[in-house]
Amino acid sequence: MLNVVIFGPPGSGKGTQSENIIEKYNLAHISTGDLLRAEISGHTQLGTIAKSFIDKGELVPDETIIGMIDNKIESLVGSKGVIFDGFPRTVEQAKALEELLAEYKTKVSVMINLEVPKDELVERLLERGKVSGRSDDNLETIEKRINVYESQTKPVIDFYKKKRVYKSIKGVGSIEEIFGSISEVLDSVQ
Ligand code: B4P
Repeated sequence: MLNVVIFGPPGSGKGTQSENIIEKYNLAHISTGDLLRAEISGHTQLGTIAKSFIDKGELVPDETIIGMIDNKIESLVGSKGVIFDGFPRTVEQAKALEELLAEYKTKVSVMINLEVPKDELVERLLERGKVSGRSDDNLETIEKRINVYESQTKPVIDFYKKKRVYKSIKGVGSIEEIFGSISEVLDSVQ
């Protein structure tokens, strides 16, 4: 299986590039952000918990996220591979993913880190906020999300560096240019 973790700060283009990757490489897609937003719009218990964290720009607790992935992963076994978008976001989540994949005798093939400067992130998310209706796309929450990324999510980079599956890509430029760099990486690990 080709298992890809697409990684980067909020607004770095994880969701945008995932769509391109799925189409070209025919992979299954797990976006924890999308799963959480679906729970919120379905007014489920999980959605109520998730909303209280997302609205503040905080991470949803690891146990909630890991349980959600655990429920989903079984249905993906047998696919060509999976793109993990927005997950893992903590070292604890990265360890849990490793254990879950090991149960199916597979592992993360590559982790792609989209590098984008803070100013550009803020600009993109404010722009998206004008049309997305997302409660977390406002300046105060965006600043909080970027700080949470720096303190809680960035350490995941070292986890994958140690596993020797880490690749960094410049996430600035046109969507097509960035996807070109991602394709080079994916073609080299296939
Ligand atoms: P996510 O839904 O994962 O949101 P994100 O980080 O904001 O988005 P992404 O990087 O995918 O940006 P996109 O491509 O859309 O998470 C939302 C929240 O859910 C988190 O803050 C957290 O609270 C919670 N959550 C999710 N997963 C979790 C987990 N594992 N653990 C705990 N909590 C979790 O791009 C953004 C904008 O930029 C778009 O408008 C796009 O059009 C634009 N853009 C993209 N590429 C561009 C380019 N090259 N040039 C110009 N603009 C570009």
